[in-house]
Amino acid sequence: MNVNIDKEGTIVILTGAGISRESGLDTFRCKDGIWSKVNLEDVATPEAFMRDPDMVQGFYNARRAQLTNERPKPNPGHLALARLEKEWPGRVLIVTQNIDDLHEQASNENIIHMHGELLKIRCNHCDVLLQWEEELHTNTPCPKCNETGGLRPHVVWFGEVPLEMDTIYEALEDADLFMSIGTSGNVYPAAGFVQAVQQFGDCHTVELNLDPSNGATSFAETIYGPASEVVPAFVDKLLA
Ligand code: BJW
Repeated sequence: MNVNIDKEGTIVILTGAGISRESGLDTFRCKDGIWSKVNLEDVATPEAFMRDPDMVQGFYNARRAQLTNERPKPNPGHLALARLEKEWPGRVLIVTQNIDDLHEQASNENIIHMHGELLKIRCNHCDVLLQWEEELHTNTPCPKCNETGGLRPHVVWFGEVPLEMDTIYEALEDADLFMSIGTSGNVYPAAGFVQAVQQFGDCHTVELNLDPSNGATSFAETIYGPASEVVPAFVDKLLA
């Protein structure tokens, strides 16, 4: 680490699909990633859901079943971030683009899922938000309002506004250290956080990734390698 961070300081950590890869979950844009197997326009837009809800529900049913059947476990990268939240004297906030529950399983408590959560669904008719581990179908009635056709995965598709943006930008304004882990920097607004923190004030920025992201040159420090190795090593240095 090139700079000293105030031990009372605020740390904001952006995570992406790369941190969960060593737990057995696919990334999106790696060679064998999700978008190499399915068109994002067919499954990750509100228009796709209107056009072919069965296809979109099927895509998320399969990914939900992976979480509930295979029960992927947090890897040393997730566990190191949990240790950081527990032992760092200041505030630690995880802003994850991931819809899996691996940060929760690792015991982080301060987490924002800006792109939603796969094990939750919501109803477009009555707005109820529910924990959901089963398959979801177009004709599944809402357990609250009993209407069919309104239930959808609680995820953020292209063209929709990510969740809790006010809280995220408030934390970025306070941040003394911004870490970006396992994200390719292709998707906004997350890809713009590194510039935002630097505009807000004096914040050290570090990218930990398998290889340089689209925004790599915006970071003050870059460390490349698998998350299960580089994240624990960086956390050890921070807590030393
Ligand atoms: C490892 C590793 C290992 C591998 N260890 N690392 C033109 C310009 C600018 C913006 C736009 C534009 N046109 C449209 C937009 C906006 C649009 C956008 O960004 N589009 C781009 C494609 C250009 N964004 C939106 O629409 C967003 N909404 C929005 O902007 O609303 C307006 C608004 C914002 C704020 C305030 C007010 C209004 C919504 C974006 C929704 C994204 N949804 C998805 C799918 C839903 C969830 C799901 O199904 O899972 O979210 S897309 C997909 O990409 C998913 C991810 O969260 C997201 C990011 O992917 P991520 O995590 O970076 O994964 P990869 O695969 O790309 O990268 C993995 C990385 O890991 C790689 O770098 C590897 O090297 C690395 N890695 N193994 C460490 N072992």
